[in-house]
Order: sequence, then C-alpha cells, then structure tokens
Amino acid sequence: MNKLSIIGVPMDLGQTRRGVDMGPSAIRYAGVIERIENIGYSVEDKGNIEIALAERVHSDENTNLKNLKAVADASERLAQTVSDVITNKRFPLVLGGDHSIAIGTLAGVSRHYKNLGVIWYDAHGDLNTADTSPSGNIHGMPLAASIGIGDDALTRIGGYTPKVKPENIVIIGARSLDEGEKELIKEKGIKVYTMHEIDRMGMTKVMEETILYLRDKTDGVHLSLDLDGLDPHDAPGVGTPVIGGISYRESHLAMEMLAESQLITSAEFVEVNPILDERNKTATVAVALMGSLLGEKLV
Ligand code: EXY
Ligand code: MN
Ligand code: MN
Ligand code: MN
Repeated sequence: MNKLSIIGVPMDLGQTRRGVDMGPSAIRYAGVIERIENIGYSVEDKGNIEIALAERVHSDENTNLKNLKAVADASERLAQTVSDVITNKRFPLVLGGDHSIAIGTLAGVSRHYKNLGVIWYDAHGDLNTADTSPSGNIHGMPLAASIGIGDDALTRIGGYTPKVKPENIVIIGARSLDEGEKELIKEKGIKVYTMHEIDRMGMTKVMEETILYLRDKTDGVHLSLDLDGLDPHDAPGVGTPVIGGISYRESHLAMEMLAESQLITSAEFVEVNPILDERNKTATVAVALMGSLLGEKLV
C-alpha cells in the first residue's frame, strides 16, 4: 500500500497578512485525510511544525528580509521532518502556510535525490532576493533560495546548497514577475509557462512538455503548488491574488496528467488563507487537486 504523511506548516512570517497560518487547519477541515485514504493510501498526519507567533517575532534591523531568523529556524525543523518521512519511504504532503515554507520542504526533499526536478505552479516567480525584492517578504524568495541565490540563512538550510538546478525547474502560471526575477529567469535558463503559453498551447500541451522535459533528467520531482496560481475566481482565499489565472478545470487536468506520469515524489500546497476565503472554497479546491494528483478516479 502507498504510504503518505501529512505535515502542516502554519507559517505566516514570510509575508505580512495574517490568516495564512490557519491554512493547514482549513485544509484538514476540508477533508484531506479521508480524501486521500479513499484513494487507497495509508495516511499519517504528523501534525504541525512549530512556528513562532507573529506578534512575538522582531525583525533584525541588519536586513530587509522580514522575520529572517524565525523563517530560517522553522525551515530547519521542516526540512528534518520532511527528510525523515522520505527515509521512512512515505510520500511527504506539506500543507502551508505561506510559500516561504518551500525553502524547508526542498531542503528536506533534495538530500534524497541527485537530480531533483521542481514544478512551481504559481502566479509569481518567487525568485527575489534582498536586492530585488519590492517587499522584503520571504514568500517571494523561496525558489531563488533553493537554487542557491540569496541570504546564506535561507540558501544553506540543511547545511548544503543548492537544492535544485535551474534547468530542472518548470514554472507554470506566471503572470506577475518583478524585473529582477525576469533577469534571473533569462540568466539561469529557467523554463517558464506563463499564462500566455497556457492560453495559446492549452494545458494539455503544457503538461505534456513539462513531463517530457523533466522525465529523463530527474530522479524525483517535487510539486510546489501555490493556490494563487489559480484564478482568484476559483481560489479567492490567497494573500496575493492576480487576475487572469489558471482555472480549476485546467488545474484538475494538470494534476491528473501528473498522476498518470507517476513523476511526482513529494508535494506541497501553499498560501491558503481562510480569513480571505469564501466558505473554505480555496482549501476545498486544494484538497480536490490533491485527490487528482494522487490518482483519484471518477469511475
Ligand atoms: N513578487 C512579489 C514580492 O516578492 O514581494 C510578490 C510575491 C508573492 C509571492 C507569492 C506567494 O507566491
Ligand atoms: Mn508562491
Ligand atoms: Mn504566488
Ligand atoms: Mn478530470
């Protein structure tokens, strides 16, 4: 039987809107465990990683990165937990929390693979550093940190860097990129399917190409799915919504194609913010997408 472990990360220190710390609760409330058990997995809920209370964290004046130390400390704990799950031959499913948690998730996953691939499903590139960030929010930096670019406190989680090679990354759904991020994408040759390509090619072709691109050169693929990759109409409960996004149907198809490909070896779903949501819609969408990703069948 396939075995899966859920790890909650009630992280809200990577940005400034409160409420995203309740994401793991909202996703559990939307029935994630039952949904995955019904597919045939043995599911273990490892509970939540401990995160410092936002009201008690003070930012270091020597950096413009908000809550740097608290984010780095949590990332180390998450990395260890994720790594232990993989050692025990279970599939890690990480529930956010803001997207800064990907720094810890990837630090835990990557030590188990020589050539990890990453699918970054997001409206944003999350490729900023202290120098290029317009906000100082670490949830806009996890992909940069994972390719080894940025503050040592973020790039060296788990004691090694980098976690991923730029040529092993595919970004899907991008429609809000800062200038520094665009430069980095060009400089490093990161593959990006913006909304333009999704509109022109259709999601089927985008996913076929993505799977072909990653299949031969990777020995594991992590899916990092930011709910703001979806259109705010389908996923309203996110802190940084951007209009013109991927629909629920397209996302559902993308997840089914990934399930068929049997490529995905770990996953995280992030940025669900119940305070900004409509009747837990975004958490419900997240759980439906997890079901498709893990092989749920209609008949
Ligand atoms: N690019 C902007 C920044 O760095 O502040 C917005 C980042 C939002 C990040 C979201 C979660 O994907
Ligand atoms: Mn993101
Ligand atoms: Mn995003
Ligand atoms: Mn379907």
